[in-house]
Amino acid sequence: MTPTLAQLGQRFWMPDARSTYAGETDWLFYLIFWLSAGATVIIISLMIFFILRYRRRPGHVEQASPAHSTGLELTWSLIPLVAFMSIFYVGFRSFVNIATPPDYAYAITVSATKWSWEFIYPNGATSPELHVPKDRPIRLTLASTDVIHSLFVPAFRLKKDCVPNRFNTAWFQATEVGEYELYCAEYCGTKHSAMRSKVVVQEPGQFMAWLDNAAQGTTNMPPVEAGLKLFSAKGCTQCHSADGSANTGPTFKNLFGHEVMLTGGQKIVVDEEYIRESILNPSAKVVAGFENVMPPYQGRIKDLEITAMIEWLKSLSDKAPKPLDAFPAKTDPLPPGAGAQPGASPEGPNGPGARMTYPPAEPGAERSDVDDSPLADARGSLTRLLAEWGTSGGAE
Ligand code: HEC
Ligand SMILES: [Cu+2]
Repeated sequence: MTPTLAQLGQRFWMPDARSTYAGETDWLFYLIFWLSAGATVIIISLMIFFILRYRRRPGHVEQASPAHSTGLELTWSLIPLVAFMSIFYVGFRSFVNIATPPDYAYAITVSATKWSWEFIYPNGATSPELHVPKDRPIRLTLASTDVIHSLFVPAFRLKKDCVPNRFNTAWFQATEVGEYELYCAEYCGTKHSAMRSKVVVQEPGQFMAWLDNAAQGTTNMPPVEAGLKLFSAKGCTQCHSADGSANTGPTFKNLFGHEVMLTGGQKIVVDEEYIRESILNPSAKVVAGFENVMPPYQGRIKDLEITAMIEWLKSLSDKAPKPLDAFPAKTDPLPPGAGAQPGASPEGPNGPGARMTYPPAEPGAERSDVDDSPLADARGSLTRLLAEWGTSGGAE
């Protein structure tokens, strides 16, 4: 797995450069590297030479040291001055370039959470991997929902911190189709080393197709399948297993319908509401024997996605009712044009904008997700986007 030094060849320090500014960064790195290496060799060899040449020994007559040499002093001042000014010139030019995204760059938001990445696209699509079109500048707005993380893509020579309560900006333009490593470069707790993902650089056409599909989310899949997909897409795999094996969090196998012990000794039978609460606000009920480290998903997961997770959890348990074959709205199709009713959407009850009606909303809960505005008539991605924002409370 680990390549040998010879295989690495050119790539001893870094993988092959795959962004527009990576070449310049490398060039400057090697300039500084070779200047330093050269200076080290010259200084150490002169030192060794002088130590031998002028060492005290019988018969050797001490000479007086020269007090001053204008020529020599100018030489050792001017040569480093030129070297340092060139480093400054190249470095400053690159710095300005890297710090200023082009106006027409495509904007993607990065949300870092212990210990996963979420990339959010202008059309509302989200993905745990960063998909980008080739040869197009991409502007990243980086944020963190908990502690400081750092987005690092070695092949692009791109590294930028994700800091809670502020936004950072970075940009890059990928030059070649392929998959590149992406990881967190700021120690952020137990699973820091597992906080990795990848950048998928695609031809623009392929990227658009991917984006359209990603915007559909999981709403057009059967719930159990959607739940399985969300299990990894939402980063739950970092801490939970589906096969009974132990991890930072309890396994999902045989969870639904079984009894769990909470810290404090209280026992509770796992049902829909308990799972919903465990996802949105994990610290409300902490399972005995586990630490309260699960990040709250409030505002980062839609009701429909929670339903999908619940149905999938049912499919993993021997004590659960049979999971639904379809999202509940599908079993009760509304006549076309019933857009004003709760639960309906302009794209039909099963459309991407379909409303969550299950598990039932708490009585008196504000139905902010009922979209009866004039925009409800508009078709396509705008509707979808607004609808998705509606159900997630617009917290993103
Ligand atoms: C950083 C680690 C981490 C991540 C990521 C995480 N969890 Fe958890 N989860 C835990 C831990 C630890 C517990 C047990 C302590 C507690 O109840 O808060 C837990 C508890 C739960 C429980 C209650 C389990 C039980 O046995 O009663 C559910 C349900 C759950 N998580 C679902 C999820 C889902 C769904 C996701 C992804 C959307 C997720 N978790 C992501 C760490 C995590
Ligand atoms: Cu991190």
